Amino acid sequence: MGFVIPLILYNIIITTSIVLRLLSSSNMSKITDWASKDGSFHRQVSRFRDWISSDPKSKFPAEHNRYHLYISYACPWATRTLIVRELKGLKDIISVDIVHWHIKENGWEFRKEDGATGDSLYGFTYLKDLYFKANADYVGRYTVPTLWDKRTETIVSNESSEIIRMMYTEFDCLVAKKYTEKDYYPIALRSQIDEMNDWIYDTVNNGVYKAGFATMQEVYEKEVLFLFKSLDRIEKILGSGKYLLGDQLTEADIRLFPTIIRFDPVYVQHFKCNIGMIRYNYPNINRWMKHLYYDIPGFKETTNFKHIKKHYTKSHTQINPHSITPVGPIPDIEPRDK
Ligand SMILES: N[C@@H](CCC(=O)N[C@@H](CS)C(=O)NCC(=O)O)C(=O)O
Repeated sequence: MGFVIPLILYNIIITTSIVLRLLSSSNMSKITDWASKDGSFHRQVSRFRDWISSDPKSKFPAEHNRYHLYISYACPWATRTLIVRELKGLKDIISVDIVHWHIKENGWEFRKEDGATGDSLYGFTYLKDLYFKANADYVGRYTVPTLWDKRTETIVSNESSEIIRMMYTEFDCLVAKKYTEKDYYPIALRSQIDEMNDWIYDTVNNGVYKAGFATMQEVYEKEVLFLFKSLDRIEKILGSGKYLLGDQLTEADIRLFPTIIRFDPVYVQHFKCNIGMIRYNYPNINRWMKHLYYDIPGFKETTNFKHIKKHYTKSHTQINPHSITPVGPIPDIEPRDK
């Protein structure tokens, strides 16, 4: 009998250590851990890459009330798709649900509070439930925007840069002429838009994340310097034209706006992108941003500063462990004619 108690103790110790190991390894792959071991942030390549088409015989034909967008007001990539949905008159054609601003261990959550809508299609609790409904074996992150097909009950696309391009033209047979006339990706400017998208995506749209999620000093410094070099370049470009490519609003502006509108309220302090502020150091970018926000329907309507500020500051606890949301800057964006 003398060996029974040591044996029980031994078993308890072994079991506890296994549980602790499991807990710590699941901790390491938490959904809210964003940087890799090299201290850099690498954005996942989107997995669902189908296309809606104007061709009625295609796999995903453009139809009234067939597609549904799941978005977050906090997310700059999702906001692009909301902006284009407004600009192209698709509000009555593509329905929308808005996730709650707080991302936790299970990813984006559906909650009917604070301006979030809940999941109006299935009443799911998490965005990930949709990913598994679309593909029970799905492995990857559960990201917004998610473009859902109500007919075949699957995800068409979770890549914002492609969703906005589908919206430019594929639904044209269903909207009024004033919307079909709007071309945000005109053939004559395509190569210039693509070229601009490349460096702006890398150093600005994704650049703020690469600076903010860096877990090594030298990685952060490298990224933040690239970012401000690009902002200086954009400032110069907007000094000689109303928009990034002259006097026509294009995709390049649409893709830049969600990053710039978040810059002073969030990226300056939360992502340490604080070499300058848009309102004090970049007068041309500031004027351009205010023009889009105040003068062009679709930009202000899709900007929700409450979701933006709360999401970043309360979800990224590795950056802001106490989840305190800074009060300033006040106001979130300057008045139109300051
Ligand atoms: N490539 C995607 C990126 C989307 C993306 O990263 N969305 C973020 C929010 S800003 C997300 O949903 N993250 C949740 C996660 O990674 O768990 C796109 O542009 O559509």
